[in-house]
Amino acid sequence: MKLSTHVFQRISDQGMPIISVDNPQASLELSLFGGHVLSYMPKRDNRQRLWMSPKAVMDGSKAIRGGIPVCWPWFGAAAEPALPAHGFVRDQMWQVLRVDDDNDLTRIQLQPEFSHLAGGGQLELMLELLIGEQLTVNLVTHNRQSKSLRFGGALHSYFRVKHIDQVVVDGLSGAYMDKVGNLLVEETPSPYVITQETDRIQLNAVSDVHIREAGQQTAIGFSGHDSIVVWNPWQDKSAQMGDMTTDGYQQMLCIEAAITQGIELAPGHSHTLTQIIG
Ligand code: TA6
Repeated sequence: MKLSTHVFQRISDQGMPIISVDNPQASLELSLFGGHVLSYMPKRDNRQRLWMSPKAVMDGSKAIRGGIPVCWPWFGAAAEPALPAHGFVRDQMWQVLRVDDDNDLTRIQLQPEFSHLAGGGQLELMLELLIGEQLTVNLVTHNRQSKSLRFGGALHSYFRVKHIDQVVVDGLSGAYMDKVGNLLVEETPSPYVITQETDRIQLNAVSDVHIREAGQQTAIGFSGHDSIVVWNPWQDKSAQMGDMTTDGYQQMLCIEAAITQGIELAPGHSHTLTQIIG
């Protein structure tokens, strides 16, 4: 089904609605399950920016391992044990609100089926993708209630790398909280290389990071975040995860625009969490 000049919708072999964008600048695939970007490839170099696990479950029974999962309205473990980690929008159906094609840019806006918070509060959520020479992902939270509400989240992007051993991450600085080291606060290393299981909440919310490797680099821009999360499960954790291959960790690195400390949103106000992938 054609949604606009450059945008089509189809049903995958596993019965999930998939949106495909192919415009003069880039191509992208998006699953309506999770409002989840699956792939993004700018045409200037035809290099896939996002990593997708070969064992990702794509039938709607669980969140997809790879691409850009949307974590909202909390990051990480939930306050109540019965609730899922990383919120409840990455495993529900989303709907398309609007599609626009300009010559070089396609804009898609989506919303999840429901966005209630535990405790009865309701925030409205919208995901906007601007697909062109760069991919801009805007996650917009709006408080239509008469009281302030607190939320968190992340654009949990999985970047594709040639080999994790060759990667240097540039742009991070200051202190980080080490989730594999009892949440101890450590100083950001320089050079920033990944040599073991890494799960860090970088507390200095810088606005530009680069993933550098021989012959290529990926620029990542951020705004509206309070931290940047860096995650690689390494070999043992990968082997334990049903939707990752044992050596899957070698080709990926998560660098996430995150709200880990929480944001208090006043009534009538909006907040936009942005990640720009170049
Ligand atoms: O963002 C890093 C992280 O919170 C890790 O602690 C981690 O286990 C990961 O996300 C993946 O979480 P998931 O719920 O998708 O398995």
